[in-house]
Amino acid sequence: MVQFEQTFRNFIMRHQENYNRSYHFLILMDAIITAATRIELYYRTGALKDNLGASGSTNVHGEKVLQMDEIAHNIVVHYLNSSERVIQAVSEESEEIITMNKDGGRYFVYFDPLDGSSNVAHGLPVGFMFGIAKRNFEGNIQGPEDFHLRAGNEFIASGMFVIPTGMFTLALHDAGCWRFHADETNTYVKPTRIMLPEDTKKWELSFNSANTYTFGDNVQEWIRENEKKFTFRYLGALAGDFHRLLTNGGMFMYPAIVNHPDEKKNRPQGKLRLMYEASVVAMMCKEAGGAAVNEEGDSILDINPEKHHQRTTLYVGSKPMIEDITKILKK
Ligand code: FDP
Repeated sequence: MVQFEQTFRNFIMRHQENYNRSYHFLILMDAIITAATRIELYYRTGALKDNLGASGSTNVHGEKVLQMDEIAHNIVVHYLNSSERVIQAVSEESEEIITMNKDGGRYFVYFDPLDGSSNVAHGLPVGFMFGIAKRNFEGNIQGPEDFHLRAGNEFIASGMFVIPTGMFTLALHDAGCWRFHADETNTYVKPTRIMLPEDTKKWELSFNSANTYTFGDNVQEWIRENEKKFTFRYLGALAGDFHRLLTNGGMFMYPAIVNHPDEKKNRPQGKLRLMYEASVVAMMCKEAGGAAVNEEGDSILDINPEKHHQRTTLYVGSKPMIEDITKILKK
């Protein structure tokens, strides 16, 4: 039997048409899809072609750069640049903001080209995550360089590819969270709207439990009181863990590390990056009916970044669960 699946391309063109929007976003999304497809290609053959190891350099965050980090970063930069629609991009793999089409660009793109580095050596799921904000053409702001620091609630779209699974999830501002699957021709098809399940029996908890003793006393107490109610799952790559969460509900968290016996290892600001990790999943979660807050219990989407590589703590997932932990965080 022939199956007539709607393609991502058709879906997104219809979306722009329905909302009376320009074709520029289509060109940008085409670049993002092309980049993801290319990254996936290199990742799938990574072990075979000896591309899954370290590159030998260290990034600005003091972390070892992997060959795949460099490959994925270069691919994304190339296709974003050639779309001519991007004014500036922020990549986890570049200390500096990457200026592209300074005069004609319409969008800011914030991305982590390969999230979940501990999975790379094993070829296990990683993510290409991105958020998109629009240039303020009316601009009461000084110049392009000055207004790339946008809160998640100003993103027009955010999404992630879970590589190499061929699954892509995209949130569109006030228009839902959607999942697509790559078919045999590497075409993303079959838009399916994602809503977090209300059935608490399905809900899961996801965090690095080895860190529990380093969390704040309030968070440790919440874990003691609640952990037995839920199944526990942790893959160690935000995109993969969050992908599960969108289907099963529950909560993913990366709390502040404040009680580490070696004080130097404390991370009161959290580990994850606000602009290309936390805000990206927070927007997807909001569009799927969920919520996301930081250690202070404030909405992730309302945080105005002060710098492009800013870190944040993150609690993201089903609304009732986030409301519950927010009460503890706000105490
Ligand atoms: P990684 O350090 O392996 O690149 O921010 C990156 C990230 O992975 C997330 O993808 C993941 O959720 C988290 O960090 C894992 O951190 P831990 O190893 O501390 O659990």
